[in-house]
Amino acid sequence: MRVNRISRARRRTMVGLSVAALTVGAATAAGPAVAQPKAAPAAAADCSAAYKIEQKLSTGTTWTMCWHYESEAGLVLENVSYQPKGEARPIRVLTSGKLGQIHVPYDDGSVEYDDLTGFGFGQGLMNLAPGECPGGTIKTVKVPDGDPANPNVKGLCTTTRARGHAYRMQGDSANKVWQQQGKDLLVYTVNQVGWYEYMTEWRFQDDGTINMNVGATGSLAPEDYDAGDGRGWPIGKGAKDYATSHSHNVFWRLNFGLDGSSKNKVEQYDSVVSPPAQGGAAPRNKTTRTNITKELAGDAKNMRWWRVVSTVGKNKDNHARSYEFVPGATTKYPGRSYTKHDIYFTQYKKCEQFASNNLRNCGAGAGKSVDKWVNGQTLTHPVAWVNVGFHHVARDEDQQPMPVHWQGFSIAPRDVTAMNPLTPPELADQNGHVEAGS
Ligand SMILES: [Cu+2]
Repeated sequence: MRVNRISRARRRTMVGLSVAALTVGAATAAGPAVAQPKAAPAAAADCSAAYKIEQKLSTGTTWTMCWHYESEAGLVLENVSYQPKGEARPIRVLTSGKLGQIHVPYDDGSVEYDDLTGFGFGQGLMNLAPGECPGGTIKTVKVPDGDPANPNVKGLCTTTRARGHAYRMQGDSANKVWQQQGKDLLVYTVNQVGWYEYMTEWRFQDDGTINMNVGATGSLAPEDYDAGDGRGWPIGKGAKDYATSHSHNVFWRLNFGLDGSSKNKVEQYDSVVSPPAQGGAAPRNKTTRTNITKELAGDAKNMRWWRVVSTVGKNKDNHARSYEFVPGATTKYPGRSYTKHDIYFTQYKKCEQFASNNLRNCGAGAGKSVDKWVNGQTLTHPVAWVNVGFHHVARDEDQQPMPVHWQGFSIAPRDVTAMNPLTPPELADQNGHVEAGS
């Protein structure tokens, strides 16, 4: 169990570090110690080659972005743009995207960690073995405030992966199968925090969808084994070693910049199903749109969804471009004010960087967590905070190593292109009402 011994020492170190970091954060309110996302997306369209990720997938779609690495948040992606075949220019999606916090409260109330701002997530960047980035490239990352003896970590993998069917169409009479195998660009890092190793994965599909996921692996923390309080699960022989249950509440912070503009609108959609009308054949469903014009703490609900809409760009069908949120499986943790909601839209403010235990000074009385920043401001430049929780009740299979457990969500294009971005040329005239034919 050598690995665990090293990790234990590391964890102790990090506890000390976190106190220091908090103090520094409070004292240097006027001048943040780490790089900030750029405020002007249109002007910051480019970056040097070392910090650029550009991938043309074999299906014709190109994703481009810049990356940098922050002391607390770790990997930050900026100026994320999507260019499917048939589009003359890259279409900006995000000004920046990064983790907004990993909050880990234990069921017994003994501890609660903010892994990003309180526990050295950024400094825990791990070197990747060549086999961990199959077919891809491992970039070297200079870790801010990292180990002075080893500041450079081969820690950022960019690669591609097959996704399976992107579509299939044959119909009744076609003598041809229209099918395409989808391809994704993957960008990921591994950060060690205590006994855990978190994978931060961004997956950019050739159909414009972006998937954000955090995978938890590594080891359960042995010092958290507690046989007595009834809040754990026995994971050794018999009923002696109980691993204390806990939650991993992961936040993502997405600063949208659709079509290169920060002026984006937010809409919420809700559907209400009612019984069949008299003499009707089936139940009816009515979907309504609510314009979210002020900051929002949103709760997921059956048949509810949100989208961010461009105010400057339309597709070739003259429909406003947008991206909609596609939730992933979540277990909402009601223990803290900031974990009580599934999504927050806040008006962009430079100092608002972390969903909890925010280290930046936003002024007197501004609060240190995202829920406090939802205070009625008009939304003209929305930042989305997505909270995805996992209640981790350990199981025998978690030893050893612990299998990766993924949690996350997606944003999917809605009317970004006028048709399926992967439509083959032969079907390009089938837009809108088409008669069923061969
Ligand atoms: Cu866990």
